[in-house]
Amino acid sequence: KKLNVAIVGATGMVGRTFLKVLDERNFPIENLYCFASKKSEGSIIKYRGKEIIVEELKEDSFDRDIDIALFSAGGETSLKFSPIAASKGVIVIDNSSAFRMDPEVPLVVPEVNPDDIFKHKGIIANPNCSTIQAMVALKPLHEKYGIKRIVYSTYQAVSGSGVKGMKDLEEGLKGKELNLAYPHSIANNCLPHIDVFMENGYTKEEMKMVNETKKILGDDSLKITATAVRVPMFKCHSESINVELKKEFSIEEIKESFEKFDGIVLRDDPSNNIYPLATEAVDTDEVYIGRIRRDFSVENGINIWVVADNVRKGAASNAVQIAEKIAINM
Ligand code: 11C
Repeated sequence: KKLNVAIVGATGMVGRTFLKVLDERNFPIENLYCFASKKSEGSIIKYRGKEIIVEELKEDSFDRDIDIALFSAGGETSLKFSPIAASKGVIVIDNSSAFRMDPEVPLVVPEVNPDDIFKHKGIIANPNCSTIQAMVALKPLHEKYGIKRIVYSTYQAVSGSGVKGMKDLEEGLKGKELNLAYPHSIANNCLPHIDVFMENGYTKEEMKMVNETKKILGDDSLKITATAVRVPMFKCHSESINVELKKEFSIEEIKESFEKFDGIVLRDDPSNNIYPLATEAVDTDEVYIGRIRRDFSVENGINIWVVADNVRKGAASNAVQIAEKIAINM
């Protein structure tokens, strides 16, 4: 069945990527509606040869036949408009952090916890980008060996901060410090600071990784710590993930599990200089895993390097993949 789809935040970086991914993945669309803030009202978005006029998002925007709305217009817009849309029978897939930890709202990575999609009460949350790629990597390990503890260290691209982050790096590389998104120059720097600092000394990004991981893997007993770092890269987040497993494993077995898992591309042949690279992951929907090696400092420890396109798998594509699962059942 073809569906009526709305994009909220259609002119933003993730919004535009929603459109690209819907087109590429041939999502069954009957009517497409694009919403944004007043300043983008009237602008034109092209989709499959059709011109769609961007409408200002208003309380009555969902008073029409819309099946699914993909939201990426910031937390405040989601907090206000997602419940309105849901009350009118629209299934909302929300890319903001507004509802992620709400126990009534499923938080979904389709390769990891697809069944949670159908527990929704109108809103489904798309996880944070750095969490999504980690979940795809960790699910096969958790399933087979049980995870005891995780140490995340991230190397995150500036596209995670939207257009402002991209401009900061672009201009910074030319010697002009704009600091639109960051308090320091991102050119020639690594900033151990993503989102705001919290009372416990961690950043909000780090705590998102901790809390969202527990919810998606459905295991509150997991011990997790994280350091999230912004690096001077335009696209793709890279992550070093150190994991302590409950059971014994062999590296060969783990490589096989990764190879078999939907959405993972194994790139692990160090003798030929093969490992995950942003230049390969960019503009794709897969999660690339390599540098798989034993952590000899603990029992049953393993280190992996995980790369994915943060705007695609980390945001737009994950949301569209959730929508695809809903579409099949409509
Ligand atoms: C970043 N992870 O790279 C952030 C962007 O909660 O959806 C996404 C923030 C979020 O800066």
